[in-house]
Amino acid sequence: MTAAQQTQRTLRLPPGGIADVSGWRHLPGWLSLDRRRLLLAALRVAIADAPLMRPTMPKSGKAFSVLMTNCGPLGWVSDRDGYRYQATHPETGRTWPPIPELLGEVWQDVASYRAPPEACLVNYYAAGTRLGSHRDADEDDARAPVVSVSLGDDATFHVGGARRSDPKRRLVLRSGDVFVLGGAARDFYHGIDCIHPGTSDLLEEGGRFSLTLRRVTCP
Ligand code: MD3
Ligand code: FE
Repeated sequence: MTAAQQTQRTLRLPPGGIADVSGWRHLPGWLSLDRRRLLLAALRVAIADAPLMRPTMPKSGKAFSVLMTNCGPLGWVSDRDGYRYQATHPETGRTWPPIPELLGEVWQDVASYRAPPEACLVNYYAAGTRLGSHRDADEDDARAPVVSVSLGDDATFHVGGARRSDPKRRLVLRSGDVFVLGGAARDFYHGIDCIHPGTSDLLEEGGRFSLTLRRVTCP
């Protein structure tokens, strides 16, 4: 069976969760409204210290539509010199702020991994922005899962297979949802097709944050 066919073999998890034998799990509404608000408050503090930036593509220098920053000992950055993890914010030169405690708890609860996350990439999607299909391949530790938390407006997300041409499954990620990527699915193509403006009132400015926890180095 190909990875693409495996992607189609879906298991339903109560309550409303969806998982796949290839190694991804969608946990809708994992965070209560209170915890979404607490996490947002912690995120605002982090962004005040490490402002959102607009990354650029390594070769073309083309700007991403998504804004990014990081928390944790390492942060993912992209500019003309390439994609990489580094300990400091490229504009301020300061180390990234700590990963909010609540996110560390989410990792502990869902990651089934023996070491804590090192990087929390914060993506901000304003209305009309998207993230094209790509694979996450800049981490040395490919065994650790990726755990993402969504805050704000709904987003249409796709996950395919290990090849760009593999069939894609589309899901809606909502505020408070957690998405866990492990196993073979860790290498699958994925992206955000669009966000759905006005579907959440968590963010005054509208749009969507995704907070993605990763292990970068092998523990
Ligand atoms: C599926 N972020 O930052 S998070 C990224 O919502 C990224 O901001 C999206 O893709 C976002 O790289 C999706 C969920 C996610 C993360 C890693 C994956 C899904 C994934 C790796 C493989 C397959
Ligand atoms: Fe990604």
